[in-house]
Amino acid sequence: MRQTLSRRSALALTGGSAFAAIGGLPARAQVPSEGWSALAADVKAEFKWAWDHYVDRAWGRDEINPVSGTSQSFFIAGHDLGLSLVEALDTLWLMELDEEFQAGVDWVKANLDFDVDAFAQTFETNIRLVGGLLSAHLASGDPVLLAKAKDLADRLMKAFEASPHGLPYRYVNLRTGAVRDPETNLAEIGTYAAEFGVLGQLTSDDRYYAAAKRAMKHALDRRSDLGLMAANIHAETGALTSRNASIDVYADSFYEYLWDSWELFGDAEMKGWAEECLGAISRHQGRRYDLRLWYPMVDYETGEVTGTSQTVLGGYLSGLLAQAGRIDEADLFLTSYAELQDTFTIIPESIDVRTRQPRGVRTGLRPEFADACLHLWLMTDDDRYRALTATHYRNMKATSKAAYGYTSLADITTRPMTQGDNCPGYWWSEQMKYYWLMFAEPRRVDLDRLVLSTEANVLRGFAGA
Ligand code: IFL
Repeated sequence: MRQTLSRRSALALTGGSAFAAIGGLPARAQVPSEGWSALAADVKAEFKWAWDHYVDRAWGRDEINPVSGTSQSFFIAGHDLGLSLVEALDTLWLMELDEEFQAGVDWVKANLDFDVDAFAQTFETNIRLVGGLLSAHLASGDPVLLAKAKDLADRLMKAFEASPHGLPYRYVNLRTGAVRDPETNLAEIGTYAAEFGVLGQLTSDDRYYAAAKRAMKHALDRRSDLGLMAANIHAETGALTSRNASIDVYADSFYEYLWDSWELFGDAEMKGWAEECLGAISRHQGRRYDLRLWYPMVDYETGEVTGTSQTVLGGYLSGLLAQAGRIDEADLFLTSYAELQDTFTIIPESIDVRTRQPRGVRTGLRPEFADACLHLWLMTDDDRYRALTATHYRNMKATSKAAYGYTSLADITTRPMTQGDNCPGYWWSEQMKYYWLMFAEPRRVDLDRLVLSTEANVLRGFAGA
């Protein structure tokens, strides 16, 4: 049985909460009839099945289109960087699919070259490729993977260095270091500390973490009296370019990386900022609509609601609140999403919090609900979170499984749901890993030490490491 004492003991320090449950989650977990280990075996079999199709149809390409069996680039049109393969590596390792892991590593060594005269999105390149290479290095100890991660991070550093404020531009040319798109946001300036900090530790070079933290501090220094940050910022002028405080896309992983910097590096200043930000978010953004808890967008100085949409991506906040010991609030926010899962089977990409109705029909094969369940389960050992995740997995399998893998959905309102034709890279790194970690008794990771990046790359916790 998992040892939860170390995480749980952190809870004792955080005290109670003003958040009362609305009774949305089942009081008792429904253990799957086949048992957790059979469910884990099923997840592994599905991952291997999808991997074999990727090898067959899209080897080295960024993403497979699993309905047509075609593939597509993600970062640079017409020039692929093996995105899905890199994203899959540490999941393959955890699932003990060692031949597949080694084939992926061999491809990286033989083919992955970042000396490309083209622009790549700084944020996505970091969380997906730098993070993927680092976690594969931490898993296997292979020094070539670390060298590749360092080479890529050095190229991304140009995006920080071009700004007088150290705020990374949204795009950087991987060969020349030219930058473009200074109009950026909290997520894209503040999601580097975890990967850059680990890279800095492994290479004994403080520059990476210092650059990541400097960019975050610039935004933190511009918090309002309410303690909220506006989500949009200009890399050249350093000025805020909107008044909207958001927990959602454009801000989300900024908050995760404040906490992760504490967990990974013991950075108490980052922990203090995380707690202040979460406190301000809780006080000034958390709102009840028909008793359900949501965090709509608000004016960062007045706290007045400026937008009533919430995306499925916002579910990460439940997991982060749990990590920071705010269990009641985390559970209540998860309940809002669990109700959407019950109602729509697949949680809509975005809803209006006033009506809980979808704002569109497409969905992106999203992992955040399972991410939040994992963190709540790790903190509480309550199997209700595993049961909700089992439903998430089964619903995904019933709706997104296509001829050559798992796909995003084009319309969740039709019956059957209408499939799209794309498997996002994060599917290989995120939800399949969350399912595995929760259903299996994974031998290659110590769950009490586990730290995952926003892309679910394992940055700490491999067994024996
Ligand atoms: O790339 C994923 C990552 O979790 C993130 N944003 C969204 C993606 C998944 O929905 O930070």
